[in-house]
Amino acid sequence: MTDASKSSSWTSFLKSIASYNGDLSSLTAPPFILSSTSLSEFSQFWGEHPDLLIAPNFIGDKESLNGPDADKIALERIVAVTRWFISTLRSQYCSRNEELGSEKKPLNPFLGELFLGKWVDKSEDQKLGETILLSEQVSHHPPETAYAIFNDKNKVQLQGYNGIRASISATSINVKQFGHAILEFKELGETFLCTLPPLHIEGLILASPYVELEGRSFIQSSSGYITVIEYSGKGYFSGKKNSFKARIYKDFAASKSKENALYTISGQWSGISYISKGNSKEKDELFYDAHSKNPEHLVVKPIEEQNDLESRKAWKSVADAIKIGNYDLIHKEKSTIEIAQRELREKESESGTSWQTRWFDEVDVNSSPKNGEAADPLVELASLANLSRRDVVSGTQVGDKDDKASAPAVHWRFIRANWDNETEIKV
Ligand code: 0T9
Repeated sequence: MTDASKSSSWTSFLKSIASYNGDLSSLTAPPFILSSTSLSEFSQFWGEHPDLLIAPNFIGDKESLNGPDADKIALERIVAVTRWFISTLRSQYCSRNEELGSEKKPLNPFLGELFLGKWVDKSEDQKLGETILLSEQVSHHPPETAYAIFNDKNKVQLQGYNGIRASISATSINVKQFGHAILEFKELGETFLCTLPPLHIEGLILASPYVELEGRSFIQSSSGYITVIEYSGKGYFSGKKNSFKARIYKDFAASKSKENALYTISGQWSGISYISKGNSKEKDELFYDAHSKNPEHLVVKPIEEQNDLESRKAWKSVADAIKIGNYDLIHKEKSTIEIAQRELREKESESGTSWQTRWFDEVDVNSSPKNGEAADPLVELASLANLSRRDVVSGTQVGDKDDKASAPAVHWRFIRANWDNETEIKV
């Protein structure tokens, strides 16, 4: 046992987990497990390999999907999108472990909290161009973070949002994700929908928590091709942690039988994976090596230049208190933020107004598009993959038990014009 796991603060924390009420942010965790980073920053993990994110844009062109090689090119593109998706997982789910020694409890973002920055193009030929991240806390209770990552030079845009629902078992915290990501290659006219996998947190008893992915996630292309990714940890198909198997199919109907797989990719998403043709068990060719390629970190402007709504500025005093492990100070600084938030909400309810989100809006994808506007991409992509359009557990199939009829088909969407008209906040 580690020293930390024997500490009374950890055992009382484990007890508080046992009487969990559905809100993870309400758990009072000992200082050593607190992270000084807000959950609103996690959106950056989608973009730490800008080259892989943009790569599909360089496979064929707009005309390719009408030409004789249409199938081949669309297949190559979904392989590239799958490689980018797999490349995001190490940052998303292992970076706290690698940098801080274990998963840590992130700061719970306040409503309207912003986090933004950019990835600069370090390549010689400058074909990539600059990629920008905008992240906004669009709901506090339940916590929901919306984000957009865009590269204007290549007309590539990723947008999405995340929420979680957690439950507790004897030895782990089980988390289902809400939301999805939509990746648009506007130059190519091709769009992809990515769903978010369930996960659980292991290592709680030993006071060194870490994330393991489970279940499945999907990548559906507007070309019809679909990738089905299955996740498992120690003791499943490879016996190794962070394992996955991804199969790429012609379309959703073909995905009913594994025999129909055009490619099979398997290995560890935090390590090495291989790709082979068909539903083969051979490890023909290297697909991705997470350790051969370091994540590219977002460039965020110094705190002195940040707006009060920007995450690192708003949380600075709390983050400083966490760094010195001063529990009373952490509590005091957190309370200051909470009280200010409560007062804001009270003022809003007195004046009959409500908080206005800044760069994102809720869109009912079932309502018919306004004049001249295209339907939301989710409509076509979800139906291609037989996925629910509702705001339910990510990856829920139509008619599943999680496909709650009462859930509206309302999703957070990036309003690009709001960013173009932004005057106060600069990247
Ligand atoms: C979206 C991601 C998400 C957020 C985190 C469950 C979790 C909050 C949500 C799902 C990102 O794209 C991907 C990665 C990690 C997820 C977090 C892991 C985690 O432990 C926290 C929860 C809220 C806790 O902090 C639980 C208590 C803590 C003691 C465990 C260390």
